[in-house]
Amino acid sequence: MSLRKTKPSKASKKRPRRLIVRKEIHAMSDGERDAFIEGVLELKRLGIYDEYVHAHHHIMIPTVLCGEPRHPEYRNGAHQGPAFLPWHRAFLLRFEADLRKINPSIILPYWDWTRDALDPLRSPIWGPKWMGGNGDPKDHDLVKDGPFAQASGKWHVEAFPEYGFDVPGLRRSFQRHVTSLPTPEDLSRAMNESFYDLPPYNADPTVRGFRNVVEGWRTNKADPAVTTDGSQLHNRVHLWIGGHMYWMVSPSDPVFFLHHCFIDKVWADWQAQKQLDDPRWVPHYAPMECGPRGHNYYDRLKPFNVTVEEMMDIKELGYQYDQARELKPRPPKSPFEAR
Ligand SMILES: [Cu+2]
Repeated sequence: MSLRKTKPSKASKKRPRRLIVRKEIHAMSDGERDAFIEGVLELKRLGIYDEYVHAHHHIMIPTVLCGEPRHPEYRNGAHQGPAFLPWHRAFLLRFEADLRKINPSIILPYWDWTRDALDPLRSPIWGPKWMGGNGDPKDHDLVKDGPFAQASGKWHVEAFPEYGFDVPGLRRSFQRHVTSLPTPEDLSRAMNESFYDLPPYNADPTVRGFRNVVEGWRTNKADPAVTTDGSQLHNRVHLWIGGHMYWMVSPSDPVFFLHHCFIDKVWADWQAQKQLDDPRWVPHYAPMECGPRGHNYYDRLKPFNVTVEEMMDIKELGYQYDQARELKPRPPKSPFEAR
């Protein structure tokens, strides 16, 4: 994996660059879809793809402090804290850059699961030319169709006995852990959060803030507006798909990238809304300092050679999304008004 810095040099900053436009899967042409799938298969063949699986696994287990995760100051560097969004933005950028080395026309697709929440099993994403379908519950939940089935010969996933995956191959188990996908209403709860994150910057259901809500830790244990039990939004999609997506090795399933690309878009939309509502409060990130290690604004996002600060502006990073959310200025709220 190329973990080097891809920040534009001063010279290239001055020139207007053509931005990559990432599209929703329903808006991708067959050719765009096929180029993406071919690129992913090629990264797998080259051994580069598995480095991404490893990097994601690694950041969740002891890496930040010695003696983790038993260390009292231990924090997962990419989840359950403010760095969740910038860490995954950096991860996707590297992945997209590696794909574009294979074919410069490849763009990273995103899957807006709220569009499919009413009838998720019939989403085109599970078609044999996209991600392939559910795993076979009679055969270890193994995916049997599409480009990422073990039988295709192009997508080998190691057995992982630690997780009970005793035979090799990609696994999915739709609807086993949760029966529904997040809805547009669920998403708007996150979009309506005023602050990026709030102390103690963790995964407690009582913590408000855009990051904790969109990551999915704010549940009906603390928020009566949540209508479904258990994990929400980002987490819920991992659980709904199941199989490899249920575990730390979730990028073993390429649907990981389509899911996280949507999460990245949701963050970009929230950032644009905040920019409009409260331009003086830039950068709409917290904490700036004194927060958990690896999660502050100027901290480095291990193992990447970039900081949170450098992940804030997608256009500066060279891309945008096809359908940015419609921006409507929201009236300023009195500090005395109940939420
Ligand atoms: Cu995730």
